[in-house]
Amino acid sequence: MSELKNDCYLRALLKQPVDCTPVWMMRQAGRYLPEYRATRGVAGDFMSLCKNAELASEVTLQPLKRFPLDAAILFSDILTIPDAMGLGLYFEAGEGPKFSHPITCKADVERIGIPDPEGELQYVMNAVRQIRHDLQGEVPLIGFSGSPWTLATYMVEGGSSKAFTKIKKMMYAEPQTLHLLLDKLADSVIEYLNAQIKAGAQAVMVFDTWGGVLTPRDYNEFSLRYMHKIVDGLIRENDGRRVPVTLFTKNGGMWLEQIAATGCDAIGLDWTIDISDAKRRVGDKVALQGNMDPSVLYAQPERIRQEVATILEGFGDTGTGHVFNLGHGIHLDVPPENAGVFVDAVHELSKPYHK
Ligand code: 1CP
Repeated sequence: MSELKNDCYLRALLKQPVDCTPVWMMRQAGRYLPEYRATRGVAGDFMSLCKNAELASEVTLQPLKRFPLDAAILFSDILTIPDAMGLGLYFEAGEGPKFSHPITCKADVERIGIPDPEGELQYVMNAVRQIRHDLQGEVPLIGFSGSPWTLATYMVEGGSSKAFTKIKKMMYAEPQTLHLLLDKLADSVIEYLNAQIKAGAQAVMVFDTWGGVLTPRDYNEFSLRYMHKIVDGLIRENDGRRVPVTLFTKNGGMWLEQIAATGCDAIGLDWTIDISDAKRRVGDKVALQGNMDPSVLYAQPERIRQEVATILEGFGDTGTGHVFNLGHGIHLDVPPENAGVFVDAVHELSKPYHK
């Protein structure tokens, strides 16, 4: 495999010196880019795009052609695992993901198996291999998965949710059923991420988008515990380099100390916490990723630059251990030029912090 030309992202995650703060954007490949919409049109629909290694690689690289981003992220989705478990993933126009066979009872959980990453999920590994080939060592490739809790919300609710009543009913009325499901999901995620690493992913990230809807007790028992199991089960070194793992719980700012204690390398932050407070609380234990509100990208260039400067100042002058990002995915109606202003501002304004 070719040498990495820009390893700034990996270095910052391991708290090693860098020349400027690395930056990437959650959902950097996607509908805000006209070229993404065109390629998705060629593929026909979203899942066909994920299953075509050449086209998945093409959309992964599209944002890197526009902006000097410091990392690429695999183009795929967190719902590939439940789909491979036989739940029948489909997308209804304007309504987001849905499952035709959601989990409703203990027998449903007992029926599902651990998907084979080089079997039902081989299309994901093929995309990883294709992207690594096409990247030609420019920047590292991030692999990812959903957290067991977040995957379980979609599997039990049957799709997206606002109140999470079905999964919370299972959590309080039948906790053993939910634990059985979460344990199978944790084992599946471990195999899936390790296969991504073997296929060429140089860092991995776990998206716990819905962990923040839980009480602190339930977060520990139903979400963090299973992410901890995942961190313990991951390959941490490959091809002579450490493979850093980032855990991101949206709305998880209250639990940074517990998240850091899992042994992860970095914590992803949304925008509801001040990065200076986060830094004070985790110290040198982990690196931090984040944390600009994605809606700032609707503003004028000067306002975007000002917010970048504030966050850099908040992280402070220890220089390393910060990967700049949005606190959640980029909105689909953001003008692409504004994303360019953001990426350039991070590189330019962070230089004084890295002398
Ligand atoms: O083209 C389309 O219309 C499909 C939209 C889309 C896209 C572009 C979906 C459906 N998934 C994706 C890609 C995707 N999903 C990536 C690609 C890499 C990148 O960041 O560039 C990633 C990392 C994800 C992860 C993902 N999917 C998460 C976790 C991160 C997050 O945003 O919180 C979640 C919760 C999903 C579920 C999902 N898949 C798709 C949608 C619209 C959703 C969200 C539904 C909801 O809000 O409940």
